[in-house]
Amino acid sequence: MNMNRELQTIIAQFDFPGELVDCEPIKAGHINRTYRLRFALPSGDTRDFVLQRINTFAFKKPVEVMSNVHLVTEHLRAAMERQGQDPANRVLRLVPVKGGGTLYQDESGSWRAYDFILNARTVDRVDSLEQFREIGRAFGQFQRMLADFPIDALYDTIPYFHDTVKRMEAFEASVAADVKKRVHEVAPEIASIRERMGAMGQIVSMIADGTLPLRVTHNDTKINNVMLDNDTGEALCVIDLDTVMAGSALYDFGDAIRYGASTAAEDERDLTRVHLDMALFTAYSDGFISETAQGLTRTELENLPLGALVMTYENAMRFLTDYLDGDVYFHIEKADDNLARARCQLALLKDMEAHKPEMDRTVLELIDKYA
Ligand code: GN1
Ligand code: MG
Repeated sequence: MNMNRELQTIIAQFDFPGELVDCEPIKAGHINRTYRLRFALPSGDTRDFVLQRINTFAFKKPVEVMSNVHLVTEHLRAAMERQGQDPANRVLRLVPVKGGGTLYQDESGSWRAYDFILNARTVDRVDSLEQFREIGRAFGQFQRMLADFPIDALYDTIPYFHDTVKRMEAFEASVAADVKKRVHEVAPEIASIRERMGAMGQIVSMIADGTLPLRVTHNDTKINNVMLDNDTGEALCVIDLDTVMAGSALYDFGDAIRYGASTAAEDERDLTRVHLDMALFTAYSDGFISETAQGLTRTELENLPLGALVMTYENAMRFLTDYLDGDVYFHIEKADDNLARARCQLALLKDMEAHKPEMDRTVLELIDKYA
């Protein structure tokens, strides 16, 4: 077992059963640090857990993150029980800290633990249309089951997270500061971002003038945030709830399309390979709208494709901002990873712009199918 003393001390703070027999890092996401733990029980069985260090550079107030996660998971659990569904393995369950609560903090950081979701996996690229439809259904159901959640009980774990206009201001500040002297390398990318500032501020203004309502949203709906049953392929559990906040349904729909309906990875360097796959777009939209057609307003539903463009733009801008800042936010492996990600997202955005009328038509058809 490859584990240091620090980790042993942390593990000892949580109310795990049995004896620790295995601990291995899992590569998950750009933000948090994650381990899988295995415990041997007196019965001879083993039980697995996830231990995670919350990145407090991204999440400044881990206590508030854990409050949100706790309230949301309890709400989902109760909703499933009312529907006669067993929430075990379908809703994240936090492991209590021995001293109380669900968060352990010391000099090493802020830690929490979950039950491991059994016999399930995540995918970074979709295998089939049916799988992506299923993921759309899962995020749609997540949205639907939280429709009656008291939204004011949620903290903004990252203030202005999807406030695209605030992100534009941060981007301009980074261009002006140019701390790494990288601005001269990226003039075309900066121009692409600036050209679209008016159009891409639309969701923010529609929230501000009341055209779009605030909902409980996940805000990070990459396909790898849904656990899929190894045998049946069914979506079991939505994970990574740290950014659950008040937001627009367009964000959740849009970010899923950005990541999952692209023909290439998020950081593909060969831009000729980066396109929006309309069959994938249609499959996801079908799953998502099948769950949300009754609960979302007509305006929200009709504007879902705008969400895909805005989230792709926003991520391009965030990656480029981080490149200019010297890669302080997103984990990188190669020096130009954030630049590659930004370029890829801009290429995807351009293809989405070309397909916008087709996306709009598809969504209107699905509204008719399910409304
Ligand atoms: C981050 O943690 P992860 O990899 O699921 C980021 C998202 C970005 C995404 C891009 C808290 O998500 O907003 O869209 O990377 N999460 C946070 O891959 O900033
Ligand atoms: Mg994640």
